[in-house]
Amino acid sequence: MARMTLSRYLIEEQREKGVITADLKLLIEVVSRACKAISIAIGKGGLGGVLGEAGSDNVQGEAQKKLDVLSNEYLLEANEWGGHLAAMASEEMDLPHTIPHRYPQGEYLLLFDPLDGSSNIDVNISVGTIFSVLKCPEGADLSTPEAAEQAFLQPGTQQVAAGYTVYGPTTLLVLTVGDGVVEFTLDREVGAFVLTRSAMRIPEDTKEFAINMSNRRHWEAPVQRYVEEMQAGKEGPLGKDYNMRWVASMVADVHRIMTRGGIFMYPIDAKTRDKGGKLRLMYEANPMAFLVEQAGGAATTGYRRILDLQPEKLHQRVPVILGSKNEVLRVTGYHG
Ligand code: AHM
Ligand code: MG
Repeated sequence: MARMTLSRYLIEEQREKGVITADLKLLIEVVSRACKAISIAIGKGGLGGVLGEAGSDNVQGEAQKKLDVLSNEYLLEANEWGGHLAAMASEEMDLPHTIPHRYPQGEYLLLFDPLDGSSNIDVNISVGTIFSVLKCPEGADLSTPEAAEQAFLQPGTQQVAAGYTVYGPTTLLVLTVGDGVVEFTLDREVGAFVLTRSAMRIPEDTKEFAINMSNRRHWEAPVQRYVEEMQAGKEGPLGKDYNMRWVASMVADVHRIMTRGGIFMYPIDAKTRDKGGKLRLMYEANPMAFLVEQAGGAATTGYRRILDLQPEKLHQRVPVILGSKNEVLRVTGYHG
């Protein structure tokens, strides 16, 4: 049987199932092309002169790596002229990027974290790109980047597509258009993303957790309790031994959970309370929560379903607990 490429998958979602529009199909293809270019740049590493600091800070005050800047540029340039977008927003840009007047304007809004897990770039550990697609509200004011921010402030339930690319031993694209979760692997010789898994499901139970343990003393009581119970193993109240993994690239940690289950937590803690959390709602938590729910998992802040949150700011941060449903419900229950 012929291989199912990303293009063919999208055509079927559009033509046969009517799940996506022609413009959304184009958008996802363009994002995937930019991700291929990012994958190639990452693959060159030190030989391509792309490692190290860019010498600038982003809006969150974090030092940008050369690859953060490059990945952001690839995504902006690829998506600017196709006529499918109304505006774009990125972790690496203070304000939204509106589409220049010389190009037609489309009906979608694209948000991305161009290179997630940047602290791992220089040490050759998996990093990724995360993206989220919303519809631009009718009549939205896009006359200035400042005004355009308002159009993006929609809850995650409004997403029409979300995905991530993992740049690991293989480059994978994991996607949802609200019709389950599918995985494509980049065939480097052909230059095409080819379907390698469909209808991905996260097992409801797990024995694997992911959290940055160095923050332990800063966590709230419910997370303290949950992690203690997991560490108590077979003899403890949960009655089983757990294993721990923490890549420090959300994409890699979430992909492991997509593949074999697990729970990922970057909860609210005393260190990040003032900022609202560590991870960003609109281009990290929301797309991952959409994917995880589409794969049968759950995603909460500990207190509320992530996808229901009404964003107040583009770069808003949020606590994140996601993955295998029964474990996420357990720890969310501990929050009362
Ligand atoms: P980034 O977008 O600046 O790379 O930060 C997000 C990353 C996530 O990928 C990861 O889960 C987390 O930050 C790791 O944080 P820490 O270094 O505190 O463990
Ligand atoms: Mg990130």
